[in-house]
Amino acid sequence: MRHQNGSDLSWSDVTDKSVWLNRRQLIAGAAAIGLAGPAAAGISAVPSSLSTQEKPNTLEEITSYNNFYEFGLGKEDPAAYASALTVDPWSIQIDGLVDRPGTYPLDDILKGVTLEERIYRFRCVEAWGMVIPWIGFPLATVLDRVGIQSGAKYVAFETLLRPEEMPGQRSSILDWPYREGLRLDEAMHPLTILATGLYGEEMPKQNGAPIRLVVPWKYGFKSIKSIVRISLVAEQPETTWNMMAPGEYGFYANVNPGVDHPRWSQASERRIGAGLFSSRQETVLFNGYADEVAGLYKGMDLAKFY
Ligand SMILES: Nc1nc2c(c(=O)[nH]1)N[C@H]1C(S)=C(S)[C@@H](COP(=O)(O)O)O[C@H]1N2
Ligand SMILES: [Mo]
Repeated sequence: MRHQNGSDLSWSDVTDKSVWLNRRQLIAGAAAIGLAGPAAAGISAVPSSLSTQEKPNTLEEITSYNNFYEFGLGKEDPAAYASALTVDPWSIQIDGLVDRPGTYPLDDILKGVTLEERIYRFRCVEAWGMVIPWIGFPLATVLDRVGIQSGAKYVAFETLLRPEEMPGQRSSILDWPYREGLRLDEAMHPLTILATGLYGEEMPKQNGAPIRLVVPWKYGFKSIKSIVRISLVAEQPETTWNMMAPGEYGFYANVNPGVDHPRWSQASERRIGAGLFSSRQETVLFNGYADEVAGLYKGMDLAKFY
């Protein structure tokens, strides 16, 4: 593992022993009661009580209707072109206000992490939604391991910049690399995960292989794909869609039926796969996760901090 200050700490050195123990108990417990997750598939993961009971979209729907502008603007472009992306080797630079900054190989990050299946509702700002059975683990696990310094208030993320493999980056439709950010308390929330797969398999490239963020109570553009850098920072970071059109895409981007996009209503949404003639469904505040996350925004005007 390469480390910025030249030391050769390994990822397990920055892993708290109690965390390891808890994980082992969790895995053993899950196995004992026959909940080994999608064991028949490629990746084993433990089920999570944070999953929705709603029926997931099909693998076909989840992998053929995507937004990943690095591969084009069309919903079918990512499935058509993302196969060119090299996802191994992969490492993530973790820097800024952390005790142990470094460029960590993904394999090292995943060592000792318990992968969970998290079946989440997913809502794009364009007013469509899906239910996706992600495989992942809390972002907080990684942030805790690198040591969050007291001045850190936000977390900034960046996607890979590689125009040779990402044809969309050869045009200036967006200010590359794609960037996103969260307030630190949002980043540390148990619902916020780094996902490395879905449907029990490694992450399809069009969905943001090999590792992407998933923040289920926010519009999909916050859930940045193919992450190569995570920075702990003091100030609210610049984010791609917010820079592009600040009046249309806020930093918070919490799903909210009462705060319309300036060009369309957010009161209802279309469930992908529901069929051409099925009715739209009502948008739910925080995409159905209000019990878990409303407290993060107590006293904030959600129309102002949209
Ligand atoms: N790097 C990157 N991440 C991205 C995007 C993108 O264009 N580039 N699109 C976002 C948007 S608008 C949505 S809705 C989701 C789509 O995720 P999915 O294709 O896995 O459903 O990814 C988000 N993450
Ligand atoms: Mo989106």
